[in-house]
Amino acid sequence: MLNWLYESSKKANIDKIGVIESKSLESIEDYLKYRKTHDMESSFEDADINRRINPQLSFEDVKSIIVVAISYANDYVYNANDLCKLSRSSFGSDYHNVLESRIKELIDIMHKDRSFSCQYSVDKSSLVERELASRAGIGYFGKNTNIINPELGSFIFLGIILTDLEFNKYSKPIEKDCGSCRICIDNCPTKALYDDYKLNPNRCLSYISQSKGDVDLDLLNKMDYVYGCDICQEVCPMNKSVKNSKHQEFNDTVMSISKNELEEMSNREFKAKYGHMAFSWRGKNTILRNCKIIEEKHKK
Ligand code: B12
Repeated sequence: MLNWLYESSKKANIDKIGVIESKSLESIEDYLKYRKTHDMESSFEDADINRRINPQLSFEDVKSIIVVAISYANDYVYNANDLCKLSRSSFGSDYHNVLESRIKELIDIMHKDRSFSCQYSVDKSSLVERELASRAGIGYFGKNTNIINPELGSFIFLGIILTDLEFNKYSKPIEKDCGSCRICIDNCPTKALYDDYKLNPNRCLSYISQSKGDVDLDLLNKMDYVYGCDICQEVCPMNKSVKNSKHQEFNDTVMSISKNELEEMSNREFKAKYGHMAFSWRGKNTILRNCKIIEEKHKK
């Protein structure tokens, strides 16, 4: 049955797939509680810890969880004019749409052989997707907290399918870690990463670049990207010799944006030009705030 899943995923143009029996993620419950009391939770997460660890609260009939991944690795090089860089996760078409369409195709293919019900999501699940991906053998946790696949690296997006299908065999985790390497920790400009495979979102420039309202100006001034941040992945040795993504939707991309352009654009024009890209969800004003800070920094 695992082979059937692998073959179906190949037909749907999905790079990696794994499946686990649905169980509570109770081993991370204490860490989720710790993050709450130590100001390490981000506003992009479901604040209800039960929903974060209990798959049945998302899909009552769940028996198994399928985890999928597609690569968005590329070797595009930013040029000197790209002051206000977009992170690679925002290149090309919005990955939510791209991966969701692959998942829909996978479900259609699987439905030809078996009847089942399911619920899928990309990024938007209450469940901790990276924890599921690690258990399903998609990759292992890096010290930058990203899931690293030994062949594809960490520039991969994750999606999950909760299903009432039961499998006769399940995937196994990849037993690997970063050893003594701490390049990502040393290179994080805001010291958001800790030695023990943990990240503080409130210090992470990716989070800060997406936060509205009151943000710590000292941290904001260390920002190099107007949306997201890739420093901890760019420096990772596991991303050095990986193949470029075969998913064309992430090609032909704008890699940066400028303050002047945004200042001259209405919100509607912004949506019309950039609405298909992942960064646009944050809206023009926050991106413009970031552009101003970065361009000012480069004048000095
Ligand atoms: C909130 C969120 C963020 C927040 C907070 C990130 C965070 N680390 O929590 C912010 C805005 C900072 C963020 C940034 C990014 N994100 Co984000 N984000 C999410 C979201 C919605 C929830 C993450 C979450 O649950 N955090 C909660 C904590 C508990 O999770 P965690 O930090 O990963 O904690 C784990 C590890 O620390 C590990 N751990 C803890 N202790 C120990 C000890 C040992 C020994 C080991 C081995 C492991 C270990 O276990 C913990 C629990 O699993 C997920 C989608 C989802 N629904 O899950 C996407 C997701 C995690 N993000 C993703 C991406 C692509 C990014 C960015 C690369 C985007 C960018 N270019 O800026 C950056 C990467 C920054 C980084 N180094 O993590 C991908 C990750 C893909 C991958 N390969 O791992 C996801 C899965 C979205 C997707 N569907 O593809 N993100």
